[in-house]
Amino acid sequence: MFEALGDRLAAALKKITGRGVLRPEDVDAGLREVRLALLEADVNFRVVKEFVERVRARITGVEISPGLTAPQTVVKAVNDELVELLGGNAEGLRYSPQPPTVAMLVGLQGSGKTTTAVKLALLARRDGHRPLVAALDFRRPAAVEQLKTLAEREKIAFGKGEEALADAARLSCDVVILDTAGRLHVDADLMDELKQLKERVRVTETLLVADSMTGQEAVKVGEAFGKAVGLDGVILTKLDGDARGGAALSLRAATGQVIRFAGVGEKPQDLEVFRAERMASRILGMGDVLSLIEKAERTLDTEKAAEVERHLRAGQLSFDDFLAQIRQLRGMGSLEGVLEMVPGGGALKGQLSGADTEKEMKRMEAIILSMTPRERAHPDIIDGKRKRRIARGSGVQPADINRLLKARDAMQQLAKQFGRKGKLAGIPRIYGQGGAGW
Ligand SMILES: Nc1nc2c(ncn2[C@@H]2O[C@H](COP(=O)(O)OP(=O)(O)O)[C@@H](O)[C@H]2O)c(=O)[nH]1
Ligand SMILES: [Mg+2]
Repeated sequence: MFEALGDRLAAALKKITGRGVLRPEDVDAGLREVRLALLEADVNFRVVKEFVERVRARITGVEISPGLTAPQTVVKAVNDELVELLGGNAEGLRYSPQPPTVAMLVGLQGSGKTTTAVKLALLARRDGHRPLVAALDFRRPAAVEQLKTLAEREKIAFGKGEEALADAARLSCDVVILDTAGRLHVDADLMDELKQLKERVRVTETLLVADSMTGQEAVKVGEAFGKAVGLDGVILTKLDGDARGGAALSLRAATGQVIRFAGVGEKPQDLEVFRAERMASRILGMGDVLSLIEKAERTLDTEKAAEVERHLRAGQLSFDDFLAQIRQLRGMGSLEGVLEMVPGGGALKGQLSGADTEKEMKRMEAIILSMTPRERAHPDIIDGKRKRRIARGSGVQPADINRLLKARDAMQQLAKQFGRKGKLAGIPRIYGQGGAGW
């Protein structure tokens, strides 16, 4: 997302070479790019106008701080203003002092309510609560089934209709997430239905689920739901996609709604508490190492990671280690999602087409699983004959085996280069180098 803004800014800022005080013409040139990029990202034009003026006020006549270049000074001003516009950091779910906590999700059809209901339930579970998800979308039986299936897969309690609250009490679940009906457009009947539901059920919070890909449409939706039903915040979904991203900026600025969570993938663990700093640095394409670390910590088996690292440093990376790395990467969600958060990852992402990467990872996995334990531990013994056997076993060509062997060498090589850095810094790069040549 927002790639346009990061790239445009970088290009515009390269031209700024001034020292001392920023020259007005450089400020103008930089701000022109900011304005165009935001409009292209489908940000509401009034929001853009105000944003640009505020950045201008920040940087006009400002001395370039020692240690910063002129472009960095502009980037910093844009970043600070973005953080302010995005509205600071959100907290997680607000748990009611008198359980159950009831979070009601509302939004248009396809915005991601059902998926997000399960994501929120998992988040509540990580916070030490016992969640239940409840289907209230009766018009579409398939919608009830969808929620039930997702909940079962994650072993989350499931209920139907308002009786779900009684189910929750019986099952001693203290958090109930209501997945309500959606429509393709804002619709008076739906609003009435939701309003009435809210009158009957003691709702702790009402959260709008909004698709970030819909740009300014999300602003209209936010206004309509806010007026009719009342909102305590917004969950922006599909921020992993190539959303033009205007929604994040516009929603906050134009409707005053607080963005509370960000959906960053289709998997149930792909939900983050919204952080303005992170969003701002993503917008600017400066990478988002914090998010990556948090996500990685949730997924990584740290002991295994330490072992892999020991082997890497000793120059003895086995294919068992390699397999563990691949699986960890996949556990973090899509590879694209991971790459987007790494500085420079955006460029790498462009070289990899999504579906193929997944396929390649699966193929690598299949090859490694066709090796004997000894071959995995001592890749050096894999000769031509063994290659042919492994290729037959995993249904690939011997050339594919060679590529995997090379990827391992590259990973080993990189590990040496990054030897002194933390393991997290190494992992995505290692994959990037080892995998991009596939
Ligand atoms: N990539 C991505 N897809 C999402 C995200 N949230 C939801 N989706 C997808 O959007 C589609 C619609 O989601 P769903 O939960 O059924 O929407 P609902 O009609 O509002 O309940 C599904 O294919 C989801 O997998 C997200 O954060 N990222
Ligand atoms: Mg649904």
